[in-house]
Amino acid sequence: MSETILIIGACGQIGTELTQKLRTIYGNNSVIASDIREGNEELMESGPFEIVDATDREAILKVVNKYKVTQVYLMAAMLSATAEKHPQKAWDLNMSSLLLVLDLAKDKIINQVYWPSSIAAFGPTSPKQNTPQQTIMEPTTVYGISKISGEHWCNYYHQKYGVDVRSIRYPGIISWKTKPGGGTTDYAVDIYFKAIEEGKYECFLSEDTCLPMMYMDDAVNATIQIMQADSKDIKTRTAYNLAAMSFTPNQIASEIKKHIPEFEISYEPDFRQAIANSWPQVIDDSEARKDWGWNHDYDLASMTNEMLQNIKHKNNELLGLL
Ligand code: VAH
Repeated sequence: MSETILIIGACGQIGTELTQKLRTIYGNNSVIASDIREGNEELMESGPFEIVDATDREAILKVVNKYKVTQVYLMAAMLSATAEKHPQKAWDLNMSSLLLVLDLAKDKIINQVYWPSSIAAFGPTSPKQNTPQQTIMEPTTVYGISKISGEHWCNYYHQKYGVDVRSIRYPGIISWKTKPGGGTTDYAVDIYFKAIEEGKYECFLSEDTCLPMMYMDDAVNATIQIMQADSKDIKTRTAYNLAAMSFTPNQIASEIKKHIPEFEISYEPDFRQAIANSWPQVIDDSEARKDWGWNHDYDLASMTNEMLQNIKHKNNELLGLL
């Protein structure tokens, strides 16, 4: 059966690239992008777009009915750092959007849901190294509380109503096309842009803060792969651990220096240090690799090469040098 896909939060860091990849697979007109504001030129010109508030059930239902949507990828969320500044708004956005999309699936209006969780669902009492799929999970951030709560709602709707909802605990995601907003792992994106544009970067985490990370292409491929997997292979209906690499700010700076020897980094930890300290350092994602064949392509060296090359190219385009 052909799918018609609605992406809610299509203009965010992951949503933007997920939309483009899905359009290459399913066809531009089968993938409807939506967000509370318009996105970049490529996204807006490559297929249907609708202004949708992720907490507005009527607005979502109108789009679902207009295009006869069969699958929803719910990518709208308030991330960890911003959520600490606006706890109630973060809870309302992250949870009410999920519950209304799950209800659409429960009512058989749509067939399948993707909802992103995060390694933020773990907390300071979770094992830091090789954090298993099932372990102590006591998040100490608003974002993490919303993610672990959402995971249990997904599992509840699957067990009680048979809803086919699938989820991944994303690590920090690194990309060059669309910058992230309000995350604790955003330093690992900003550092590449500042290395090229200024030759130096002041990092808001300490140099030895080790966090699980992943290049955007791997994250997008995993997201589509879990949605295309046979339902019988999805054994976990909370959310799957997913990983590719872990590194510290010092390690990413050293990799950048292989390309830009004069690059300098300094460290000024801020409130986001406490958030990072509450998260795992290395994730065990063997369940995802076993159940639905997940495998990553990028490591720190290959990601750094991709990031620097594409940022330089993008900056030269903006300067009209190409
Ligand atoms: C954040 N990028 O920093 C997100 C992510 C694991 C971190 O969920 O909030």
